[in-house]
Amino acid sequence: MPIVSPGFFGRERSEDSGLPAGQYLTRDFPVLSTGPTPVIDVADWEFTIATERGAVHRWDWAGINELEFEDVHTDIHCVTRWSKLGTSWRGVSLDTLFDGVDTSADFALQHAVGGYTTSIPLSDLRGHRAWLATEFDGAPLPAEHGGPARIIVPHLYFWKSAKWITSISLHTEAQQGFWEENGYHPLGDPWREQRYEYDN
Ligand SMILES: Nc1nc2c(c(=O)[nH]1)N[C@H]1C(S)=C(S)[C@@H](COP(=O)(O)O)O[C@H]1N2
Ligand SMILES: [Mo]
Repeated sequence: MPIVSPGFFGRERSEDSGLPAGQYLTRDFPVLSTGPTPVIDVADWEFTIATERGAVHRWDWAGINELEFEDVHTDIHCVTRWSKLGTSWRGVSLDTLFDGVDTSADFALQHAVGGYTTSIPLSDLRGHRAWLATEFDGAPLPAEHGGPARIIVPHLYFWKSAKWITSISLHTEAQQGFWEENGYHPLGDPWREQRYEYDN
């Protein structure tokens, strides 16, 4: 029988309970990027929503900052198996940004500086479940975590949350982004362990 410290094991069990299957708890904040961290000046910053019919809704940094910001406290789950509990963000709900966007599309593709893309059903960007976040832990969002602004969709694996967001395009047909083209799941719900395209 292996010798283990019951106290250590007990502590680990209580912290890990409540995590989605296959996830472990981390206290630091790993950086997961497919390329280098871009340098983005808010003076040049722009975010657009482009509908399936070609209408383009555009915000610059001042325009975003005129909108209603919300504090978001949430757990996040990366498909590489780390989860971080109780993270604090501040951002604009995508419901606010989609207000006045006329669309009947079911699918969205997030686009970021550097070419990263990720696909997501439009309904998962709505219903007060997704934000354009500009602050983390009470400070401007650090560049390596997607600053000046990223999308957060905390109810899905974190690859569905594009850092350095530039636009969201809307589509009537399903799209594939960077990881989805490489075999990852179209939805990516951590509570259903939807890691790869044929899961669930
Ligand atoms: N633009 C961009 N967004 C991205 C990524 C990326 O490589 N580029 N990686 C994704 C992945 S796999 C994860 S887990 C999270 C990581 O966010 P973090 O680096 O702030 O932890 O960002 C997601 N968004
Ligand atoms: Mo990830």
